Amino acid sequence: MRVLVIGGDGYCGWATALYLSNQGHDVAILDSLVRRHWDMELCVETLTPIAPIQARLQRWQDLTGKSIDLFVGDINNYTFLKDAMLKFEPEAVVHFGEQRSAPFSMIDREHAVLTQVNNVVGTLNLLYVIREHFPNCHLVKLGTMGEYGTPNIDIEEGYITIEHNGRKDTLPYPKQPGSFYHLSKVHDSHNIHFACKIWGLRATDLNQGIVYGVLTEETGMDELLINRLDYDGVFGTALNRFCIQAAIGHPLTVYGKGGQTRGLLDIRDTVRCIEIAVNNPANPGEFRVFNQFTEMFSIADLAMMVKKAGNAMGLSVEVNNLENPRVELEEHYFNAKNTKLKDLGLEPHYLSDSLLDSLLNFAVKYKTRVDEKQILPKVKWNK
Ligand code: NAD
Ligand code: USQ
Repeated sequence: MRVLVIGGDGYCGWATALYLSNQGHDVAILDSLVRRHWDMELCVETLTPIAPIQARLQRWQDLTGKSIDLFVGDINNYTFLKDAMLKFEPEAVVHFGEQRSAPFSMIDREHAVLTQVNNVVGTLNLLYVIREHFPNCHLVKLGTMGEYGTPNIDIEEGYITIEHNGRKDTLPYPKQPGSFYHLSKVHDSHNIHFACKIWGLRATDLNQGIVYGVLTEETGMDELLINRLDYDGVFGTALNRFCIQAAIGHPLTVYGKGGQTRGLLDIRDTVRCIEIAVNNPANPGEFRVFNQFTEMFSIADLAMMVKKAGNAMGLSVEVNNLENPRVELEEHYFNAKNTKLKDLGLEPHYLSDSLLDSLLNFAVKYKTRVDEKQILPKVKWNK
């Protein structure tokens, strides 16, 4: 299939583009490279030295004989997006190309506006190009589990059946997101749902949990294909951050008691989930929602697992309960469904000692690149 990967220079997008290419799909990457620019603005660098996108793609072709087309530009520029899509003629578009950090979106008004304009307008442009030129193209859009928030009832996959005053309906599951970033995903979901309903487009919204790990079969083939691994207080995410902190002897930064529970998945399952969605398109007019995670953990449990794995490797690992910079409950009920991707064939890589071991070793290998000043959280939700 001809698959356009928007955001293909990023963490999930790069691994996915190579994986789909390796599976025999005809892949193109579209990316504005703005994430590299945001890193520079924040004075942060990913743990791993990532090569320029052109060098990465050249290496992929040299190693495998497979070529991946590249379109460098911003999806907020409608003409650029339309021209790129007319040139590539995708049958499926996988859309990772958004500002994805909750802390970044909470820095100040400018960053909140940038996040919502970048994400919501970019997705809206994409919906219009699909409607005008590729009405049969399947949109596979990355959403987030954080769209649901932490309700005191089970979380369904996108929809919930409610009985009210003697009548019954199946409705979009209520959304209570926890940052302006997570809100941008909710706005996207509403726009995509509406476009499917009125124009008959086909879309799959993948409400992904927190991704961990760095190696996939493809990105591990060569140093030039290495994936990014963020550890800083803005773009770094819980488990990846904890492994890098353990590697350099920094106390693990658990916010509050660590009673927040989240769905998580290995990056090797991210790429497989996308493949499953691409190979099994939604029907015309259907707005399909899958919850894309494999296991649920509290943040305190993740920290304890990293401490145990670190200790087993001879690292001394402390856990530090910091004042929570976010506005979140200390503890909450969390039970989310995740059967739809498994029903379509996902066989999860569950979090194991060997994965933690390999991630810790990876972090130790690159630890001299860590800037310790970038670890503690600086963005507060209610300052
Ligand atoms: P990332 O920042 O590593 O990659 C995003 C890529 O999109 C970057 O290369 C960036 O340059 C590009 N991009 C951003 N805005 C763009 C625009 N307007 N036009 C063109 N390109 C643009 O992020 P990631 O971690 O790979 O996340 C990818 C997607 O998956 C995001 O939508 C994110 O919300 C979602 N997601 C990520 C995680 C996670 O743990 N990393 C979890 C759940 C959902
Ligand atoms: N947390 C800590 N210590 C840290 C970092 C985070 O205790 O050092 C806590 C946070 O307070 C929060 C939880 O861990 O309760 C998750 O935070 P995170 O930064 O790992 O993840 P989050 O901000 O939710 O965002 C990440 C990605 C985002 C994606 C989301 C999936 O950056 O793109 O949408 O995970 S989910 O969390 O399921 O919504």
